Amino acid sequence: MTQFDFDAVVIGAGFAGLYALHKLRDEVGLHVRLFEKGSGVGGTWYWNRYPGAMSDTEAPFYRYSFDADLLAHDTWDRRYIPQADILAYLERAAKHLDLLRDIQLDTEVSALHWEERAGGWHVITSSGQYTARYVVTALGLLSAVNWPDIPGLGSFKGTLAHTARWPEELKLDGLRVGLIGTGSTGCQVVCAASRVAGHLTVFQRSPQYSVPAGNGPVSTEEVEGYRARWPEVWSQVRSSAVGFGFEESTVSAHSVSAEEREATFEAAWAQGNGFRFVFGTFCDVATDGAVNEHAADFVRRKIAHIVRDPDTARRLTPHGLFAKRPLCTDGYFDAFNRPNVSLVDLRESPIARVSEHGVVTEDGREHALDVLVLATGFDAVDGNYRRMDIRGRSGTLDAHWDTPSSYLGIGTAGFPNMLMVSGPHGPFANLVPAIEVQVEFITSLVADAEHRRRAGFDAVIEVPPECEERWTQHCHDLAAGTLYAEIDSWIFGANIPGKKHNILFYLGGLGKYGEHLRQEAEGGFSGFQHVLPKSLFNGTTVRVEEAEVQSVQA
Ligand code: FAD
Ligand code: NA7
Repeated sequence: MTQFDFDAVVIGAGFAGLYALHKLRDEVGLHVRLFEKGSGVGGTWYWNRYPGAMSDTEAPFYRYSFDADLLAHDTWDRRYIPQADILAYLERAAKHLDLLRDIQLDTEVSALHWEERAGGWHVITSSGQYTARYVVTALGLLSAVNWPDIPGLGSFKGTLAHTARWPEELKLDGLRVGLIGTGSTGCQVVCAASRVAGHLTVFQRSPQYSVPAGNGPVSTEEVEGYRARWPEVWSQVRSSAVGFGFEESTVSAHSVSAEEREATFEAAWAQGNGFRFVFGTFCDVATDGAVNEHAADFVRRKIAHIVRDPDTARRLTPHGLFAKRPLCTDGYFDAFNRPNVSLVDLRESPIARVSEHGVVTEDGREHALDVLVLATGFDAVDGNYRRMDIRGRSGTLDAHWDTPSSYLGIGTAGFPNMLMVSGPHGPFANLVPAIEVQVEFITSLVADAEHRRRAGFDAVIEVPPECEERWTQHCHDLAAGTLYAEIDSWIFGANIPGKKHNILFYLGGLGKYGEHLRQEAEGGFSGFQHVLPKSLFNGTTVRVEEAEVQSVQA
């Protein structure tokens, strides 16, 4: 029997990788090594240290649910958690679960090669090569940085910083700051930077439907209230569609009067939170064009009311569908009333180039800057996979994924024993609970395979192509029923030049997704068949049914 350096290698030390290490090591009893290219744990929250960085999932629901000690002892005093506190939380969790001894930081995995004879993976890292039976890729779905291809970017003599690679020492106080990008990240930067920068110039390509977050203090009674009913809270989160801790609306906006509709949007605006505004108001904001337009029109009227300069208000006003990932930021539109903030509309005058001194737009203006901030987002979901050389049974993952596909967001055909967390076509939801259900499923799957293996049956886990095709088609069908499909955003990989517009998520909701996983587990993981490596079966790959397992064991 082949000896591996590790039973399992986990890649990535964010919420997903830390939990996977804990489950596989402490529950299944595997010898696990986690590789992380950063110099600390935390993933997203290690890298994204820009001013204003915080979750837009409310504090009670942006944490692990599985550990009673963490739930009992961690606290929060505002409705949303700032980046530094989420990072500190993950550092504490890693320590509490005694994970650090199996984590190798500053180690980038550059390649994964399937070794057919061994029935495992050859893992090539920046600090050595290893073998492992299983690989869990917890690479992050919003992690591969999108560096825009803007002429002259390298010639800028000031400080250039991407928000997802923010140098901690970089402060914006009193400086002339330029910001490219007005997504969720850019909006957070606008609010924080406008308070301290000497001048902030916002280069906007697409205006945003931003609603207030409703951040503010939270009483200890409220926190205690959650502590008293965690099981109920998590059960609601996991059975809901978006997993954000509120009940999604089941009411169609068509079934209420115009006054009621307006009052519902007004109440949601006052309460805050982007997901709540879209999914908590009416059940058809994301699926019905007329309802979506009512929601969009409501936000447009808010912009006109908040922004004092009519021309700035006009340029800040979006006109298309309200169908990107919902976002929320307190005081985003108000920031443009400040004398130290100006808006450059790139639809009127695109960026021509970056010069030594700043950004030059096509109208010939040079916007002089000390700091240029890129809030240009990520090559979402498959981005980090494509940055590695991953070779399966019969070719590269890059070639297999002309457009990304998977079974349940977890397995992909031809890449045995490679289990993805937040792979393509995983749930579009609050991510910590989504990650937890995936890691828990992977743990059961691996435990089941190990059980067979320890009984003398050395098979590998592999997704049959027909399961992958069926799930991928299901994800496409679900997406086609929403308005998200009609516009370009990272949900479809459409923010990256040259990347094909292709749904990257399962849009059926976290609750339904959990049901799919449960059915799969209850059905004995029939979509993750156990296949003998060629070395064990006369050079032929065969699927092994339960009866054959028993005869091999006998
Ligand atoms: P990550 O936290 O991205 O961790 C992946 C890790 O893998 C990284 O540390 C990376 O360095 C490492 N890695 C990748 N490739 C390699 C390699 N080849 N070798 C070694 N290491 C590698 N989601 C929400 O649900 N709610 C929110 O409010 C929310 N806010 C967000 C705010 C920001 C600014 C961003 C960027 C994302 C936000 N997200 C939010 C999404 C967030 O990414 C997830 O919630 C969650 O943190 C993802 O955890 P993860 O472990 O899957 O991935
Ligand atoms: P997003 O949502 O992808 O936003 C990126 C922004 O950057 C968006 O406004 C883009 O404009 C803009 N962009 C990207 N490239 C360019 C170039 N070349 N020139 C000008 N403007 C550009 O990323 P975020 O980081 O804000 O958010 C991603 C998720 O991470 C978010 O939902 C949270 O969950 C955390 P565009 O819209 O493409 O016209």
